[in-house]
Amino acid sequence: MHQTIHMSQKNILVIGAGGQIGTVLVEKLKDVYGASSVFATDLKENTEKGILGLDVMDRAGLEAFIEKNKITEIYHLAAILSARGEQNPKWAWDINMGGLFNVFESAVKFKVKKVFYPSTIAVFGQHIPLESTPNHVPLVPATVYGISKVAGELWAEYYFTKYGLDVRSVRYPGVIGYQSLAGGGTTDYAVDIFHAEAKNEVFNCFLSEHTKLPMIYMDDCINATIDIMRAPKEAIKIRTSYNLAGMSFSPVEIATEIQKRNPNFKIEYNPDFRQAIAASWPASIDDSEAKKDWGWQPKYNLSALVEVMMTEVRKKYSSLKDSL
Ligand code: AKB
Repeated sequence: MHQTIHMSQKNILVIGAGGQIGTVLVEKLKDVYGASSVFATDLKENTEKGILGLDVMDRAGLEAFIEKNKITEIYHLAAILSARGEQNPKWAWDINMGGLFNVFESAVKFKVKKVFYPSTIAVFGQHIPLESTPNHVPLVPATVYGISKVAGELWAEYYFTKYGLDVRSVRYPGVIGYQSLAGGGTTDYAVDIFHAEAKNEVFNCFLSEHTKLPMIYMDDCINATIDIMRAPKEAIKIRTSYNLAGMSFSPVEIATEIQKRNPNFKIEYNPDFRQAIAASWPASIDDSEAKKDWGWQPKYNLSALVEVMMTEVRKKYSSLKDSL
């Protein structure tokens, strides 16, 4: 746990605060910097969760928000992910690129000190080793999401070089946490599986049993995000994006780990269009550059992840039952 430090000069804007990662990141940022330093925003206002309504596609609205609240740092998490993007590629491209340009342009205009821009393992595709994929390889993605993130990485480097905008980025693997649901991604099965287990349901997996993908536990993902933003500017040597790894596993491996704790758990495999997306991604990635440059170190392996996820997701459903 970080100690709460109140630093009044820091005003942090989180865009996409209601999403899978945003939900958890906002709480951690409040913990670290104090609640009054964090502005949680999303397309839809949610007063219960303290989320203000802000559409990243509305440039004037974004600029007014940044100016009014004297924003010094932005975490731009809003994006259409891999599976959802394939349903409507042009729309996904417009949102992912339009939102990014609005953030970068407004950040330059109002002299925002730092911007966090998440990239993803979806930037990888053909012509690369799919095991221990290095940071610097040709990026030939198969999805519109991947294409938009490759372009975004290049624009991040461009804004840094041309305008001195301090953009920092990591390539997230599949993120697994109990606090929020995943949505629109290809790695979502690894969150959904715990909800099926807690509800005593047979899990219908949309990937085939041996499709191994890079994954990370939410705590590690949040720590990496905050750590790269807190690192000294000189430590950040890669201005496109850093590979980030936690662990790698396939559906059968995570199911087996769950079955060690619940022998009655059952899984069925019915691969759909997401199988082809997963097959185009690395099975594991090499994150040694992040380790070397800003001290990245994941804490959770598959067994630790399954332990905490089963415990916490089950708690959610039993407290739900209790409240009925
Ligand atoms: C997705 O599956 O699209 C995301 C990602 C790996 O970026 N979780």
